Amino acid sequence: MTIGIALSKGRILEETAPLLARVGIRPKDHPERTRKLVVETERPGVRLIIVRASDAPTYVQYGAADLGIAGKDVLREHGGTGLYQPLDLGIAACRMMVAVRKDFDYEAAVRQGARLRIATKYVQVTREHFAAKGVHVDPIRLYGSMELAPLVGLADAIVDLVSTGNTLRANNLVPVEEIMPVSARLIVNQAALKMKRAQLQPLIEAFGEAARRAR
Ligand code: PRT
Ligand code: MG
Repeated sequence: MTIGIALSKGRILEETAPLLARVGIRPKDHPERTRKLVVETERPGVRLIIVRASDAPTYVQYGAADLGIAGKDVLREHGGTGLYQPLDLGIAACRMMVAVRKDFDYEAAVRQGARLRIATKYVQVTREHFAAKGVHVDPIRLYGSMELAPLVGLADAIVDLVSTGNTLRANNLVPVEEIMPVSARLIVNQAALKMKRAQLQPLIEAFGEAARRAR
C-alpha cells in the first residue's frame, strides 16, 4: 500500500525537508521546483502530495493523503475532524496575534464594548477567541495581506501570524494580544492509521525521533 504525505511548498517544506531526509524520504524531483503535484520519493511506497498550506488537513481528513504536515493555525481553523495529531514537530514556529494600528486604542475599545471588525483568514479561530472574552466581533475574511486592512479602513484589527514582527512594524501595526503559539504538527488520517498501521507506525516514530534530534 502506498503512503501519501500532504505537504505545502514554502515555509513548511523548507523546514520539513531536513526531517524528511532523516526519515529517509528523499524526493525524486525537487518539490520546490517541479510542477508535479505528486512527487515520488526514494523510500519505496512513499510519495509526497503537494498542497496549499490550508488544504493539508482536508486531504488527510478524507484519506487522499495518509499523513500530512500542517501549522496549528491551519489545524485549529479546520477543526481537526478525522485527524490524529500525534506530534508537534516544533518547526515553522510563530504566534497568532491580534494587531491594530499604532493609533488605535484596543484596550479602550474592548473596555467600551465596541464591536470590532477583524480582518483575518482565521475566521473560526477569531470567533472562538473573542467569544471566550465576551467581545463582539465582525470577522472579515481575507486570503492574504491582512496587514493592509487596518491601514485602509477595512478593519479595526487583524488576526494574523507573527514571527519576527517586521511585517507589522513596516505597516505601523502593533501586536496587542496573543491568541496562541503556533508550530507545525504531523497529522494522520484516523482510518489509515488502523488500516495501514504496519507502514504508518514506524514512519510516525521516525518523525518523532527526527523532530527530537532537531531540537
Ligand atoms: O501561501 P499560501 O496562501 O498557500 O498559504 P500560506 O501563506 O498559509 O502558506 P505559508 O507557506 O506562507 O505558511 C505555511 C505555514 O507556516 C502557516 O500555516 C504557519 O503555520 C507557518 N508560519 C510560520 C507562518 C509564519 N511563520 C509567518 N510568519 N506563516 C505565515 N507567516 C506570515 C504572516 O502571515 C505574516 O504575513 O509572515 C508574515 C509575518 O512574518 P514576520 O516575520 O514579518 O513577523
Ligand atoms: Mg504564503
